[in-house]
Amino acid sequence: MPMLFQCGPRTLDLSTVKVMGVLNVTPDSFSDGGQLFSDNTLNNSMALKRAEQMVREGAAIIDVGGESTRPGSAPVPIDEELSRVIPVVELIARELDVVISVDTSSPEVMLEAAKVGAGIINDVRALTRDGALTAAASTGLPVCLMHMQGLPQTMQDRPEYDDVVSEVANYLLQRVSQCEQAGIARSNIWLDPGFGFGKTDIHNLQLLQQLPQLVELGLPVLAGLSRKSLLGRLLGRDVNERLAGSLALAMLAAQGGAKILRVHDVAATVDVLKIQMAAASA
Ligand code: 8Y7
Repeated sequence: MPMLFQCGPRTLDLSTVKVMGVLNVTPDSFSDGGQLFSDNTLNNSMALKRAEQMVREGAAIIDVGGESTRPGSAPVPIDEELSRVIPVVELIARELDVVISVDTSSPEVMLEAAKVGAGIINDVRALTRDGALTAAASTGLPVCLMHMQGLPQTMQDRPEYDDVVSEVANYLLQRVSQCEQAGIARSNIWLDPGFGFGKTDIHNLQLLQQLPQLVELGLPVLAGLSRKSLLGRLLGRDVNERLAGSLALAMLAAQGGAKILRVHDVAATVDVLKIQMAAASA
C-alpha cells in the first residue's frame, strides 16, 4: 500500500524504507566537514556532484544542512546559513530528480528553501525557534521533528532521564500538538528520537531497542545513527572507520520500524535495506 507524502515538487512513498543522504554545506561538520569547501568558500558544483552520486546510489532524499549541530558547535549567522543552503537547494532541485530536505531551525531558511524547491523541513529543534512553527506551516511541506535534550553547545555534558523512551515520546507528542495548532497536518509530520542529541550510550541504545514504541505513535520515524560518536565509544573507532557499525545500526533501526534512515554512506545502506526487506518479507 503506497504511503505518499507531497514534498514540494516531488512525491515520496514511505511504504518501503528510504535512505536520506547527508549533504553538509558546513565547513565544520564532524564527519565530513569542509569537504565541499575550498579557501573557506562553498563549492556549489561539488555539492551538486556529491548529491548526484548519492542519488545514483539510491538516496530518495538529500538532506542539505548549513549549520553544524555537532556537540559544542556554535550557532551560524542567518545570512551565512542562507547563503550556504539556498543556492545548493535550488541547484539540486533544478538538476536532480530527488526530494530535498532542508536541515534548519531558522524560519527564514525554511521559507526561502521552500520557494526554491525544498520538499521537507528537517529541524533538530522540532520547530521551537521563534517563528518556526508559523514558517513551516506556511510552506505546507512535511516536517521532521527531532528530540534534543539541551543545546548543541552543552547537550552531551550530563544527559539525564528517568525513562528516556517515554520522555522522548511525550516531548514529540507535545510538539506534534503544537504543530497541529499552527496548522501543520498530522499526516505531514515525521518523528525522530534524535540519537546523540543529549543522550548517553545507554539512552541511545534504549531508544533504538524500543524504537517500535515510537513507531506505534503512527507517524513515520526517521533514525540518524550514521557515524555517530556512540559508535566511536562502542567500537573505539575514529569517525571515518565507522561504516560497519553504522550499517549494523541501520539494520536494527529498519528492523525496529524506522521509515527513513539518515546516512552518509548511501550505497552500503541501500544494500543493507535490500537484505532487511527480503528477510522481513520472506
Ligand atoms: C540528525 C539530524 C543530524 C538526526 C535528524 C550528525 C541534522 C549530526 N543528526 N537530523 N541532523 N536526525 N532528523 O551526526 O539524527 O549527522 S547532524
